[in-house]
Amino acid sequence: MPAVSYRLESEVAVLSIAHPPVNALSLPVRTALMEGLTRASADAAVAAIVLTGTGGTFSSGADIHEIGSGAALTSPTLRELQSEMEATPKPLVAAIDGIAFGGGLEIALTCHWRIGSRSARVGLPEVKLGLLPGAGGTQRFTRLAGPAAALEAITSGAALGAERALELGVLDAVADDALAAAIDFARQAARERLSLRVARGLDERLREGTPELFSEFRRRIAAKARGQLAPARIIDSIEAACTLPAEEAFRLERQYFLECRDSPQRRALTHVFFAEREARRIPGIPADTEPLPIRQAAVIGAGTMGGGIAMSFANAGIPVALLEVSPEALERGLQVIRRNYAASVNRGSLDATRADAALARIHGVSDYAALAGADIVIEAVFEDLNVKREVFARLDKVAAPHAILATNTSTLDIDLIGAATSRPGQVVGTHFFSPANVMKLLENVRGRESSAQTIATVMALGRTLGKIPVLAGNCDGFIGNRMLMFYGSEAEFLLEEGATPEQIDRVMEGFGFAMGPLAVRDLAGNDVGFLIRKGRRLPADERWSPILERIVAAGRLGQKSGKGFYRYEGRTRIVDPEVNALIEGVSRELGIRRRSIPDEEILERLLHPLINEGARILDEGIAIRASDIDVVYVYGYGFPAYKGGPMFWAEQSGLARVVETMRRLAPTHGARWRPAPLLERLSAGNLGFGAARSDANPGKCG
Ligand code: 3H9
Repeated sequence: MPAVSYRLESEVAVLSIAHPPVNALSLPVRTALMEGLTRASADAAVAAIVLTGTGGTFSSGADIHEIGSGAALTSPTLRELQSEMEATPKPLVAAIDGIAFGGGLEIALTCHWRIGSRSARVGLPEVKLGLLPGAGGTQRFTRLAGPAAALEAITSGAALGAERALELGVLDAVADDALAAAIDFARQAARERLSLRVARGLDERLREGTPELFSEFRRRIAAKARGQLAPARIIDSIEAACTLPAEEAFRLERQYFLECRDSPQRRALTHVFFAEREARRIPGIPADTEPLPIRQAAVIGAGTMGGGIAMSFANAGIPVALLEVSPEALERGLQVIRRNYAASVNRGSLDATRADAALARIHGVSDYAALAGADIVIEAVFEDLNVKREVFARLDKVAAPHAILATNTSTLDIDLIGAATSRPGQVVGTHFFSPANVMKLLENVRGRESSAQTIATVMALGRTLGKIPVLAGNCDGFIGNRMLMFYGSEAEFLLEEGATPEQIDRVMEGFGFAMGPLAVRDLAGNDVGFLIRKGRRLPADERWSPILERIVAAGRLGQKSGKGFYRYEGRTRIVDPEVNALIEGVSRELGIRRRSIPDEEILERLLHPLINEGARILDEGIAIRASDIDVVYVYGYGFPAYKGGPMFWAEQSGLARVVETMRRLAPTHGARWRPAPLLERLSAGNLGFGAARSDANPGKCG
């Protein structure tokens, strides 16, 4: 199969990219496009050219595997291809069916006109890979849609639907059959000798790029884009389009692209892109295992988690029964859901019709018998093993025989829960993150008995719900929370030794977390954190801090009580001398001489123990691969994606440093702080986590 097919339809040459799975613009595609273009330009029988893609995709953009390698620079490059397109005297029309992303859209923007199908989606998502659209995307998009729209679309990387793209002038028309419409229009353009619309030559909208527009936009995204290179360079590049001659602005875009391409942030984000996809592959579960179709779902428990999970199903178009035995509690839960949808409509993030449709898919029920029609039931009741086992025993009696029974536990033993049923093979963990209708991560947890189909189903379900699923094995805290225990404890040890809450939070927020660990504790509720801690039996030799207990005893439950590790005015945190006094009191009691702690030490002491535990998790097969742990932390715990996740970050900064920190901590902290044997092995051999890739089935606890 050629990478681009060529056919003539009465005077119109149709060049169709055919490069599965997503028509990425790899070298063979660029070569074949160049040949097709040259052939069509030279053939007197060709009056116009249409460029399109097969398989319901125009093109997903440059081949991400090639970026940063020689192949991307091998002729013909995208830019050479675009020069050829701009030089052709024949009308050139893009027919966009499905997606045109990144370099794919940049090629389309180089055509004289663009016609999209109704389901077309276009966008420049390069920022998500730490890049900017380096094939003229920042320049041509700005010339067509204006700088305000360009700033919004390119710094967010969001996809635009066909109607919105038409409104902005990125598409010239939308049709039921984009290809047929493009062929007709191309022929008409040739016949009527329409003047060719080259985006590079348009400058009318560039005047909208006032200095205020850019300064205001920089201010607006400062918090979100903090520490990141690509968004800053995208703005610079769009500003250049508005203020410099075209030639110079295109040159600058190229320069900024290369700067981003060669940055550690680009490498980290590319790692996350592939890690996310790799996480779907489960050794031992054949790729062709048929997931159970989920046509109806049910959720037990209408609290914050249960309500959010029900909304996730409803948003994905799946009807869901929401069970709460007490009618009052059910009504309270439904009320919160209604309020959440209303807030989304008010914010403009959801239109009222879709909100109503989603709401109509959620049916409140208070009788277990009403769960009989569900293909999957997700339990989201109080985090207590006995309560959950009772719920599962009861559920087992009413659920359809084929139904999967899932628990949203964040720490408890899936096998003990499964054993309360007659179908442990159909029992599995589906750990959602709060707010469940928003957070991207779905940490699925496999029990010893969970069947291949059960696992395949919850992995597929994650994608249906628009989430990023990762499979973990069964142990206390699974992947995410098990590692987090070390992070939380270490924050308190640092407080005892001389750090303050604001210093710790400042360091971690400076690293890229949206919130530092103590601000997060205040948000989640210190009483909740303390309850979880109390339920855990720590080894006798382990260092333990009384700080959290004292904070709770002082009535400082967090944001909900207006004070925790900080004092709150609304959501604004204010440093509270009372907290510092409380912490200093604990240091005195424990006989610890407080000292000034360097920021670097804070960073390493918080992250290295977390990574050390990650290495144990990997060694035990609880995580299939190190990159799965990265996905968990990026999408569930706010680890900055542009640092690639904890394991990637550790590898980049040197595993030996983690080992060193752990060797320093173990004597005072206890045996669990000893360096993980895997880390010691890898660091001694100067190896990365790739060498630890395990094909073990997760599910066995070490
Ligand atoms: C760019 O264009 C730079 C230019 O501005 C400048 C140059 C000078 N390349 O996600 P899926 C693979 S940067 C290579 O599971 P979906 C993907 O890894 C690029 N491979 O399917 C997966 O492989 P596998 C800007 C790619 O239907 C398979 O295709 N473009 C690429 O859920 C299926 O992908 C982007 O950032 C690629 N460009 O979603 C678009 N894209 O099966 C990134 C995908 O082995 N891609 N693959 O795991 C996407 O957003 C989604 O993949 C897409 C399909 C929406 C296309």
